[in-house]
Amino acid sequence: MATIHSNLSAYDKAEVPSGEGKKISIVVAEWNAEITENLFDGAFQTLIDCGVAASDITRTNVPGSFELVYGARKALEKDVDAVIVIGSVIQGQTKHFDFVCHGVTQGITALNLEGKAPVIFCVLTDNTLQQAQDRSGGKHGNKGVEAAVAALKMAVL
Ligand code: DLZ
Repeated sequence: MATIHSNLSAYDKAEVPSGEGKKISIVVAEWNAEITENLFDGAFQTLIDCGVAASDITRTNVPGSFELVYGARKALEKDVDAVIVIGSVIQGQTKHFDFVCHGVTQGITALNLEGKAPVIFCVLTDNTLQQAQDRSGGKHGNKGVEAAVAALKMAVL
C-alpha cells in the first residue's frame, strides 16, 4: 500500500475506457478542504481528459468524511455510471480518526456490495497534513486522478 518513492497518478489514456456518455457523481467532504479540493480538481480534470462531458459530472458537498456514505447513497439513487467519494482524514489526538475511517470504509464497501454502480474510494487516511499534501497534488501525485481512472474502468464492468 505504501506510495513512498512513487507517483501513481501517471496514466496511459489508451488504457482507460472512454468517458464519453458516462455520468459520474463526485461527493466531496469539506473537512480538510485544502486537501479535498485538490483531490476534486485532479479527479475532475482527469474525467474531462478522458472524454466525460462537464455537464455529466455532478458534485455534492458533505461536511466530513463520515457523511460521504450518505452522500454516495443519495448519488446512487440517480442515473450514474460511477460515484467517487473524496475525503481526507488526518490523525489527531483522539480515536476519532479510527471511527471515521472505519465508518466510511465499511459504509462504502456496503454500497459497493449493493452493486447498483461502483463507488470509488478516494479518502486519504494520513498521519500528518504533509502526507495528505504529498498525495493530493504533491510528490506522490494526486489520488483524485487515480480515482477518476478507477471510476471509468469500473463503469464499464
Ligand atoms: C470530527 C472529525 C475529525 C476530528 N476529523 C476529521 C477528519 O480528519 N476528516 C474528516 O473528513 N472529517 C473529520 N471529522 C468530521 C466527521 O467526518 C463528521 O463530519 C462529524 O463527526 C459529524 O458526523
